[in-house]
Amino acid sequence: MKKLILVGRVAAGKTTLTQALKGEQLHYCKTQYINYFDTIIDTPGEYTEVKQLGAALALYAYEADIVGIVISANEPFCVFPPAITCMVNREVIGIVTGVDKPDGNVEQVRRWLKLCGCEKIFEVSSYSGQGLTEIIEYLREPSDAPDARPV
Ligand SMILES: Nc1nc2c(ncn2[C@@H]2O[C@H](COP(=O)(O)OP(=O)(O)OP(=O)(O)O)[C@@H](O)[C@H]2O)c(=O)[nH]1
Ligand SMILES: [Mg+2]
Repeated sequence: MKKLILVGRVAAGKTTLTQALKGEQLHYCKTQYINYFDTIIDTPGEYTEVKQLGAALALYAYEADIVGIVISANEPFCVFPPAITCMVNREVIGIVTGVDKPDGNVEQVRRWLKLCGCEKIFEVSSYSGQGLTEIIEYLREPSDAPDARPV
């Protein structure tokens, strides 16, 4: 499968999404470091939020085929500047997480992701499973089994 790196604020839902895409049972686990061996590279939110760590994300993006900017549906503001996608030479997709949240504003987050430069945007809920199939199919390569999923 294509390798996806997830970037986004603390509590954006990156780890929960990783677990859901892998078909694992959901459990809270604070991300402490970058493990770049798996199909999905999950990053700590601090790398997105702290300027001095941000450059590492651009470097780790080279380990992946696709970069996923993750923003939860109820985030109050966007930490990513406009046109940030040109900072990496990889395809960048947008992922709106937590679309099940009652206080979410999916349309607002879609606008932020478009401003970032994302052309393809997925809407998911790791809790309900909404939108997971679309991402898995997007990552699947022609040589993969039809039911292959990230490991
Ligand atoms: N309602 C709802 N809550 C979610 C969803 N995804 C994640 N959460 C909750 O949001 C919180 C943070 O999720 P994480 O996946 O740990 O967030 P993260 O982006 O990995 O955070 P860091 O590891 O700190 O960078 C947890 O309490 C999750 O249960 C979702 O789809 N719906
Ligand atoms: Mg995490």
